[in-house]
Amino acid sequence: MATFDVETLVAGIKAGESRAIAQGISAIEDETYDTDHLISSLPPSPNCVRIGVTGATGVGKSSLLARIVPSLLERGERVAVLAVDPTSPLSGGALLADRVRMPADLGSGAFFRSVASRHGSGGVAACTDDAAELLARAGFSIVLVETVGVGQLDMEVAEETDDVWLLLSPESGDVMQLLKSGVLEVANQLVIHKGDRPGAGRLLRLAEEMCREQEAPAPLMVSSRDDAGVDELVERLLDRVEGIRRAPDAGSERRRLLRRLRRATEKRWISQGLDRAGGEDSFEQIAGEILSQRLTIQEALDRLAPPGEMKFCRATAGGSGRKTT
Ligand SMILES: Nc1nc2c(ncn2[C@@H]2O[C@H](COP(=O)(O)OP(=O)(O)OP(=O)(O)O)[C@@H](O)[C@H]2O)c(=O)[nH]1
Ligand SMILES: [Mg+2]
Repeated sequence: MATFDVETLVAGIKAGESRAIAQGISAIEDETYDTDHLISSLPPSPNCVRIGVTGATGVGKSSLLARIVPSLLERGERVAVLAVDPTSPLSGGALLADRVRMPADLGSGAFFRSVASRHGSGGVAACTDDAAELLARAGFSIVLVETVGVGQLDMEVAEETDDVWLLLSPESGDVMQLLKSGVLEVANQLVIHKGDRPGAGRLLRLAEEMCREQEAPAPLMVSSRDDAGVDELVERLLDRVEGIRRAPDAGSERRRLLRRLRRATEKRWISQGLDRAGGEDSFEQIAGEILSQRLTIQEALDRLAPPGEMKFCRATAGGSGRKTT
């Protein structure tokens, strides 16, 4: 299955070689190697802090990250950015279109990688948590996860990160509605972005009021275009990172582990279930029988996945809600 020698790959990742790290993430993304084996061959990294950066498409997540990464590097952090990109429904690959890309060189020591959102939901890709775990174990001290930004409430990134920063801009639509919807329960920090645009000041005052009411940290206002507020944001981010390092939330590591475990189990169940059902040939044959009305869909289902056999597969969905501050 693997097209490379895992020992060499692991050695390259441990040595911090960007090419090996990128190859490791590709292996996770394309499932060309036993992900768990790859990850567990690397030493755990309890000091790595994962920050989710979320917000609607075009709010300026990539632009802001491009501004803050160099400052984080200057402060001695090793930084990786994992950006989730929308998947083309035709090719299955990442749809880049005319989105602002991260500059190729974010600064010495930074690593940037985009992963396709396929099979994922809530703004993250199916492999984001594994990819972030690999980056943590590769020695990055901060992993920034930029969500795909399909909607403002795609907050699943909260399940995979230690802190979530939600960006809003004057173009963000009905922000009042959003802030009342409980989003501040999930987002740890609100950032009013595009502070140079008309309406940003008004939005900031509204956000300040809501944050006060909901006892959330005061919002920050920044502009990536003219750099206003970026230094203050970097300071707040580093404070948060330090706080998380000093008092790590044991629950968040447990949630991440549960999530990875649940996903690995589901994957195995699906593949075993499909094997048991007889694979693609069996589906083709049964579809023919349904079309010729010799079988109903329910009967087909009972044949493909007999209820008795599936009893043990009733997974408990779960794990949500967080916020430690
Ligand atoms: N006026 C203004 N425009 C900005 C600012 N930051 C980014 N933009 C513009 O906003 C647009 C979207 O920026 P991106 O950084 O790609 O936004 P994004 O949230 O990463 O977008 P997706 O990844 O597609 O969800 C671009 O045209 C940027 O030039 C800012 O501070 N002020
Ligand atoms: Mg972006």
